[in-house]
Amino acid sequence: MTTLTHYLQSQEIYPAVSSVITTVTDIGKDIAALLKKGALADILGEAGNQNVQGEEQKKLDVLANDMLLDALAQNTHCAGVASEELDHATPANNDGELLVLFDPLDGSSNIDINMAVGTIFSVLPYERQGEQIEDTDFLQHGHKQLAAGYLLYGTSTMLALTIDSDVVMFSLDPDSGDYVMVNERVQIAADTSEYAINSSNYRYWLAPMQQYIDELIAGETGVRGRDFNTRWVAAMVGDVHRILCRGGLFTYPFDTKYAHKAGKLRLMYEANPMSLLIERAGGGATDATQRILDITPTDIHQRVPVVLGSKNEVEYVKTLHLQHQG
Ligand code: AFP
Repeated sequence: MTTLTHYLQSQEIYPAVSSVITTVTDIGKDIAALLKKGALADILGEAGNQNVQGEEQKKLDVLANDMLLDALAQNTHCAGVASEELDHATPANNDGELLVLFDPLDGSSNIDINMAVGTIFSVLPYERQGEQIEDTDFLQHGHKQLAAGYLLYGTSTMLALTIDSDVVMFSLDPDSGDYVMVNERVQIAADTSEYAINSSNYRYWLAPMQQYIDELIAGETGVRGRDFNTRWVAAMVGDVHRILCRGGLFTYPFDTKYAHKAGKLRLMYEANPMSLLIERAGGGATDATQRILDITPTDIHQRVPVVLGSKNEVEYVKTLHLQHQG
């Protein structure tokens, strides 16, 4: 039985990266415990304020954010933190070698209905060691990430993590408190018959995405020649976890619903970490045409359209979009 501690010790892992992963995953245990209490701990419902995204913050959004922030501030390897819940990056230890980004509680609209939520995290190098961090220090390409992963607080608490080349999966043993390895090298099948999209936005999608979904719905009666199934967790962590477990395609595409938003998902602490996991597991991750990990960031909260999962499906979506571009 390999635990996360053994795994981190056994790999040729940069000790600072190993340390911040331990900090984040230890707090993950505390968040999981809070979620287990749920309504009994007076932690559900709205916090009564909005985040930088203009979204109503849940009490647990704020709690999870503060728990991660406080713990990382004590980790000397962490120079600073960027979070979905904070307007700007927060300095930690100026001599730290690493930057940590996270969505503390992804899928928080699921909290009050006892559905899956998660924590998404990303680790970047800090290039100006010794100086106080600024937002611009975080604006690095996704392919620069030193580590990425998520914690999924579902029927069990699971951790998916990539540091070097592989994606490793662990399950939290509630008896021992250890994260126990359950898959040492996650791989995604190149083809799938399962997709995840919020279809209520159909009229806002671009024509190629409408065509793609129309073909999936037509199933064996259409050009794809086989039927497809759909799933939608409404928490990216849950949809990505399903894809890492059994393949599939997830997309929150470009839509014209809100002029100032390219899509709903955030590049730096949702799309980039999830794209690194998916690519390392043999899948693809684009904004419909370009590789997400190659996107040049311009703001720590910028949004990006996302198409990720089984490689051949992601490639087909790209083909349709390029055909429409003529
Ligand atoms: P919340 O954290 O506000 O619940 O949003 C979750 C999320 O960012 C992502 O995790 C989901 O895939 C997506 O939004 C769900 O969006 P819809 O609510 O529009 O389906």
